[in-house]
Amino acid sequence: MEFENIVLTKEVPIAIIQLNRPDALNALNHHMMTELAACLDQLDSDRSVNAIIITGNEKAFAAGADIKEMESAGTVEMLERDSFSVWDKMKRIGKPLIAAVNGFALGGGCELAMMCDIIIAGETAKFGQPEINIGVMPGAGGTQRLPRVVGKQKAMEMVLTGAAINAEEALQWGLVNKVVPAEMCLEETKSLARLIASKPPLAVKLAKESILKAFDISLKDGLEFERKNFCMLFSTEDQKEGMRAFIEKRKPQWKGK
Ligand code: DAK
Repeated sequence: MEFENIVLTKEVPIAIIQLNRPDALNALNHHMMTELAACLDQLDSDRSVNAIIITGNEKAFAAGADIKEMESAGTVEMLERDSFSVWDKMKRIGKPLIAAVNGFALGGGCELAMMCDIIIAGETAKFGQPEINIGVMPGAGGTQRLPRVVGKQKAMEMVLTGAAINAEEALQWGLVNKVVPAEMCLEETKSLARLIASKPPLAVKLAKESILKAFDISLKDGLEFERKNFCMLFSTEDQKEGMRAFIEKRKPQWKGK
């Protein structure tokens, strides 16, 4: 598949998607989001890929949804645009998603990073929800995912002031997993992606699914969900291989079956 606003690089068993509208600081227009969702969908069913990185460039991960594209829209148009379904598609990606963030991750850019399972930040990264400064509020998870990660008070501060935080603050607040020198950001993220990609894919998929469930359902239901996924893995060849390899003191060979 050919893309215009993103660049897909496969380094099997990982894949890297680079957002590529540098002149607009990777502002997320509808076309780019549609391409991103299609690309993720394609990679999710590609058995040669076990982990996916989303990144930008040295100046911006993404400076938000494209303001120029939204400016003249009315409520009905916003509701009728299929932008929300494009974002919804991303929630359904089963493979691990890792964001490598340098520069601005603002508005929809911050929300996109938060949709990823892990975020590695370069020292130059800036995270914020500045929608309040342009007369609106976050529309793709900023008022829901952010408080679950940084807590109510800090989410209130970010959303109500629109002020961005730097990489070090993002680390302290639990928004990112690790801060590294900007020029190392993609390489560090690739190492992490390769490590995760070396694990049994079905166990990774069900573990991701189970952790995400924790944000949607009660502890009681979540524990039940986890138990079922755990037991389900005992019907995979990888479970037999992993446990046998441990007992035989050798490295397991995963089949993803
Ligand atoms: N949209 C469109 N263009 C943008 C942009 C954006 N979000 N951010 C930057 N650009 C463009 C600039 O207009 C400029 O273009 P030209 O003038 O050269 O044509 C170019 O990128 C370079 O930007 P600056 O000249 O402004 O660069 P600076 O270094 O001076 O400033 C900045 C960098 C990041 C501080 C500044 O560009 C800025 O404040 N950008 C806007 C940040 C922002 O407000 N972001 C939130 C947007 S609202 C939804 C899902 C999500 C959302 C909505 C709906 N659905 C599912 C429906 C999310 C909403 C948002 O994110």
